[in-house]
Amino acid sequence: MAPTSIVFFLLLLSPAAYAATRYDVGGTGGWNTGVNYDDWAGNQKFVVGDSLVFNYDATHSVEEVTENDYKNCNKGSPISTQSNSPTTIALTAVGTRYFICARSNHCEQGMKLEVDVEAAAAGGGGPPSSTPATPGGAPPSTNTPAAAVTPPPAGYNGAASSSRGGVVVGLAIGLVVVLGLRG
Ligand SMILES: [Cu+2]
Repeated sequence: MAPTSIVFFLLLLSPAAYAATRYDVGGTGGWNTGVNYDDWAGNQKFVVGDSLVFNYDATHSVEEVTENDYKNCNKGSPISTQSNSPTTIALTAVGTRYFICARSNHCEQGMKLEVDVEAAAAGGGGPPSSTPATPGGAPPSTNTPAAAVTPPPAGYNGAASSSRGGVVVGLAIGLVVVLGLRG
């Protein structure tokens, strides 16, 4: 019972630790003009449980918008608006989310971010399933111990030599007995 619950605890723990990543949007460039967010986002893998952190100055804002508003830089009907940096956005579900800056014409200048959020279970389940795959590779390692059966021959030789020793001792004793009888 106890070992089983420990295993369950570890299984629950590892995906959680794997998923919880905080991404500083734009890296060192932050949330600003002159940063290519397509390139930045393309180098990340976002999963449910991760979060985005927008770092910016007072000349910018963070607006979550629909896909259509993202494409057209329409700032008129945001899903949410934030203007107090840093802004943290939790990625709580699978899907694509869109963010733009609503100040000036920054969105038109490329200050817009599309984030594809994948299932944490798939990402977290990946490593565990690949781990079982390794146990599948366990048979080879079992073969290795079989190869390690090479040592037993060494032990066998040892046993053989010791039994040989026994024979020698036996012969010596027999010789002594024979000699003793003769004497
Ligand atoms: Cu801006």
